[in-house]
Amino acid sequence: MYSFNHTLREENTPSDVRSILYHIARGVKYINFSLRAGNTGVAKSQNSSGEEQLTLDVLSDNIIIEQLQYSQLVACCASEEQEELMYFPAPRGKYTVAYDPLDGSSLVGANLTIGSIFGIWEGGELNGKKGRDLLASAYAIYGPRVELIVALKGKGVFIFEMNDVGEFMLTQKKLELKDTSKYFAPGNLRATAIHPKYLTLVEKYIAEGRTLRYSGGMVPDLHHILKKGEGIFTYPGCAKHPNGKLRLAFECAPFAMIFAEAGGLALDVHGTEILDLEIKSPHERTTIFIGSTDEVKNAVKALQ
Ligand code: AHM
Ligand code: MG
Repeated sequence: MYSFNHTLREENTPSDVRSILYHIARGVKYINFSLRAGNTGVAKSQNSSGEEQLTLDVLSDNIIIEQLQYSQLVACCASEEQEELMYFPAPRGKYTVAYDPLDGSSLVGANLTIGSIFGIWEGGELNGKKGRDLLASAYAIYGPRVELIVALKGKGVFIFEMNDVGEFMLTQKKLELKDTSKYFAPGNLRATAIHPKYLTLVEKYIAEGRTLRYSGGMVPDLHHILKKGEGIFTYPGCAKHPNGKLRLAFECAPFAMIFAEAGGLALDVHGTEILDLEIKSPHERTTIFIGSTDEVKNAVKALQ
C-alpha cells in the first residue's frame, strides 16, 4: 500500500503543490485528534456569515492557518471562518488556498460525520480565480474512519485512509463516476416553496424508486457519491438564500474540480459549470447540482 507522499511523487505532482498538500494532511490529522477528544461546545463568537462558531471551528481554523504558514508557500488564504482574505508574508509564497476547516459543524453535537475542504490555486490573490484554474483540491472526512481525498489536475482522484499511527495510505485511485444513478441527495428542500419544479423533480426520484442518501453534511453526502461511483446532490436557492447556502470558493469550486476529475459534472441552477464561475468575493454562494453527469444535466433542465 502506498503512502501519501509516495503517491504524490509517483503522479509527478509539482513539489510546491505536494508540500502544500502535505501540510494540509498534517492539519487534517490534528483536526481529527481535536474532534475525538476536544471541546464540542460553542465558542461564543460568530463567523463572517453570522453563524455561531464552535470551539472546534476556531481550533480547526487555527490548525490550518498554522500549517499553511509553515509551508511557506501560501501567500493568500480564504477561510470560511474568517471574514477577510488573509495574506502571509511568505518568502516563497505564490499560492492561494481557500478552505472550510470544519464543514457541517451543526452536525458536531449529534456526533455525525463532518469534513474539511481545500482548494489550491497558483497566484497570490483569490478574486478572479475559477474552479477550472485549481491545481489541486482535497477534502477530509471524519467518519468512523478518516479519509483524505485529493484531486490533482489532469491526474484524477485519489483516496487515502488514515492508519492507526496517523499516516495516510492510498486505498483507491483514478475514481470514475457513472453517468446515471439511482442515488439522490436533495439538499435545501425548503426551496420547494419557491421552486415547484424542484418538488416535482424530487417526487419523480421517489416515484422512480431511487435510493435517498442524505446526511445534511456536504462532505459525507458527496463522499457517498464518489465512493459508490454514482449519485446526485442538489442544493438550489430558496427565499432566504437565492443563491443557496454553499460557498463557491471553499465548498463548490473544490468539489466541482474533484468531481470533474472523476468524470462527473457540477452546474449551477442556470446550467453554468461551477468550474467557470469567477470568484468575486471569498464568501459568495452558489446553487449547485453535482454528481453523475446525465443526472446533473437532467436535474438542471427540469428546473428551467
Ligand atoms: P457549514 O459550512 O456552516 O457547516 O454549512 C454547510 C453545510 C453543508 O455541509 C450542507 O450540505 C449544508 O450546510 C446543509 O445545510 P441546510 O441543512 O441548512 O440546508
Ligand atoms: Mg461549510
